Amino acid sequence: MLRGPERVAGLLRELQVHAQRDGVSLPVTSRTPYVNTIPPERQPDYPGDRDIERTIKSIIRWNAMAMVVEANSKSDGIGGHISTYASAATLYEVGFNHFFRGPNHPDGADIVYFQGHASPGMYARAYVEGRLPPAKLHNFRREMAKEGGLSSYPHPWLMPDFWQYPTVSMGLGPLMSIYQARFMQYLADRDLRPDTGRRVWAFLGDGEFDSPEASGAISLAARECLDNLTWVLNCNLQRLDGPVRGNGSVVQELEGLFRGAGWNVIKVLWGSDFDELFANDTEGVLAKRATEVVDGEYQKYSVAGGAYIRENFYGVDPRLSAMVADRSDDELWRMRLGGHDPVKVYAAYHAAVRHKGAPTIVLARTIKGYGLGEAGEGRNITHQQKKLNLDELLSFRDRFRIPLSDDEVISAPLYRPTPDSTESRYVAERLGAMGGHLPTRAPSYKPISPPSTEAYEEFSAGTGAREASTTMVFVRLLAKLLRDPEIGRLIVPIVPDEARTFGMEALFRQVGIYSHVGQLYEPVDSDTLLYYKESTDGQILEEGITEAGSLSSFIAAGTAYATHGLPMIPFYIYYSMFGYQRVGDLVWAAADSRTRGFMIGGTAGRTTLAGEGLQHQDGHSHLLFSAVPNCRAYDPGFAYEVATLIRDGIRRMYADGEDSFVYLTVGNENYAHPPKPDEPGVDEGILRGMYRFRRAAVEHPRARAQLLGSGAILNEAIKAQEMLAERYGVAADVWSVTSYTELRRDALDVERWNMLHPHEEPRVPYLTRQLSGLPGIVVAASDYVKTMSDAVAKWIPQPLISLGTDGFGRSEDREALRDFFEVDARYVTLATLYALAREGELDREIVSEALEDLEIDPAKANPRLA
Ligand SMILES: Cc1ncc(C[n+]2csc(CCOP(=O)(O)OP(=O)(O)O)c2C)c(N)n1
Ligand SMILES: [Mg+2]
Repeated sequence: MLRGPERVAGLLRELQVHAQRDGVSLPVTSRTPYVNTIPPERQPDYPGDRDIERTIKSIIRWNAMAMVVEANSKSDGIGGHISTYASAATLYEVGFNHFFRGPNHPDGADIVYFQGHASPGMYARAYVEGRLPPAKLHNFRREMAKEGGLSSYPHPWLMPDFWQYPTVSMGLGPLMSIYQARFMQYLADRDLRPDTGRRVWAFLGDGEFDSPEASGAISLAARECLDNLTWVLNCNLQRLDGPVRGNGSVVQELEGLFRGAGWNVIKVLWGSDFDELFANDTEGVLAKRATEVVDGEYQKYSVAGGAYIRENFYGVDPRLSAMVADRSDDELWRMRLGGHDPVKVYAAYHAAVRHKGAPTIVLARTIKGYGLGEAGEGRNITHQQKKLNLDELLSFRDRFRIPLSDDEVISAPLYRPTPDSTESRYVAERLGAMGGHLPTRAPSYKPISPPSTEAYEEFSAGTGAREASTTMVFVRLLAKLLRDPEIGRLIVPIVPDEARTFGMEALFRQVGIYSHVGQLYEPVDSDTLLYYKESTDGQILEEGITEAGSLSSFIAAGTAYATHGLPMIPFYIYYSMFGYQRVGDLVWAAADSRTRGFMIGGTAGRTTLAGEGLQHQDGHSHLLFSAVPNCRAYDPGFAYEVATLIRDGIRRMYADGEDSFVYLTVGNENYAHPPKPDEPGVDEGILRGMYRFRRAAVEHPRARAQLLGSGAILNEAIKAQEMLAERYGVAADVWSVTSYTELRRDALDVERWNMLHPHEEPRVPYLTRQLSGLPGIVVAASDYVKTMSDAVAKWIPQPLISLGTDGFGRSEDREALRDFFEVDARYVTLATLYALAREGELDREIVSEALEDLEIDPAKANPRLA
């Protein structure tokens, strides 16, 4: 029979059942009193040497402060943060010394998401570890310095050997860490990487929880039983401007939220200095008082001094006053909070890593700017504090007993104990025991050998008379790649509840939908061939309706080459409109993280997605992706283009190891796909952004033109070529432009090179080379905003007219939409005739005639703002 606390809990649970049956409505109990979750008698012994650890921590505190002060004295306004790390130092140090497994640990490294604004503390530790030279710290926030500098925040793009994941955009760290922990479980369930007890840690701010992204996936973490995930929430009760919940309690609010979601919540509120008081609190008055005080008041206690605390906190009840009668005001003020007490923090982590079946959040009470004293401790200005005057530096030195003389302190120098000091030896010993330095980013994986070209061959032949959409082509290719003996198992298809939209249901059966628990029910469609198959080794990540979560999975899978030693190949397919514009900040984080993989924007094109209207029809995701430096964005129109782009992407990213990713739009319009033109340079053209698809065939033309078409609108350009030839005697070549972004990048690079090499033979952009010497004018038409083609206008030798889909979408069929947005074959024809007339190559009359012929009403609404 159970005894003690377990028995009490069991009895209460039984009582609850009885009470509910008899109609007694019980109060909601997701919040517990404002006391520590772990009582002193359950605390394990502290395994480290606390004195040495405290000295090391003080030195790290000093250096973290000094590097920010130095940076701002050299360059006023360069920024940086002192107070975030000051409040979190103990939370990190206990982790580094006793919990985080480093890259050389026999069971593999933990993944730690460091709070972005605490980065000076991480650099300071790396310096004390002897890993970063002083020159780097002197150049904090000066990345262009000759000796190299340090990034403001965690940025793997800028420090690829150091940082693993960017966190500084608040809310993204927590979200990404959940999907990372889930992805680790996925790899283990699919037998790709055994579960060796590696963990994901995320260090977060309490203000960060104002972001919906921060708490948006917590129910998933509980549902998926992610006991490999630990969140450490630094509850210093402050954000940038002031208190997080001045009139409430952020700890209590979050406890309720997380317990309700099924998390294990550990509150670390009071340090050991309070143990005796709580032990004597037999009537619960202290617990009650602690629970009723609001955060704004708690914040005041950290600055107002012991007399204020005695009067305002304890003074409300004579029994409380009596409890602290024998403590001086100074003692009352100095009593440490839980998050500053290594014993309490250790106990919390110790419990967290042993908790089974659910993730844990540690809610640790701290003081923002701890140790800054008058310079900012607990004050509303503290977040922005970047400079300390001499008195403040001296008192910081005294408080943390840094062995620097008064004279030395003036310049806030870095301080590192000598290599043979007790501290350095202790640091080295702990590093050895824990498996080395963190953070460390050290990709190590076996590059793949790309699938043979056979897999792609059928797409070069075209579809004959059979009609298909580029989405169908993509899905067919994906199904083939999934069967590839070498790379098939590395592929991670990710969908946010749109698989049927994209015709991917056959994959449900082929590779299964991943579920940690398998399938505990008989699916309603089990008698059909393509039933909804969930399984433990399922390959598809069916994320449900969360583009942010899906992108977080994309990042976890697309960085597995660096964090899990596996070159996983994510294909994330989604509604293109709900991509960048929904979760652009995560796309940026993916790029920074050096994520590799394919983002497939489905149902793409403002006029190609019929019926769905204004919020669904995407005509600008290419514009948005064009600003992501390491993303190659393509708008293919034909099957062989899709195949070439995917083949090349796999080779670049997974065989050659390029840190880039691909954005590909695919549409749902069905049409026949032609065979790949049998001309040299087509593959190169597809990849570089354009190639000639079909030359004009008009004898004795009246004029000549070049038509550029992209994606689904390529077919309109082809139809226009015929119209121009048959009705107007104009000979137009048709070019497929797969990527204006790539054409522009090439041209910009060439222009830059020419500017920097004035004495060398000037280079010519690829685009210019393709079109130079050709007669006539250029008309460019795509299903995206006109900016796409306008952005390359200056490198096109001929006059250019851009047709595109600027404006709000409409619920209509494709024909009406293309008429409305003026991108159909009629408009391509009209624009060509107009441009030729403008250049004096045709008579202006022909334009008026065409308007009539093509039934275009000059008074029609302007789609740009209709
Ligand atoms: C999405 C986003 N918005 C705004 C900021 C600017 N910002 C940086 S830190 C900060 C306050 C952080 O408060 P909290 O999360 O409580 O962290 P701590 O108190 O530990 O510094 C803000 C608003 C940001 N980094 N990201
Ligand atoms: Mg805070």
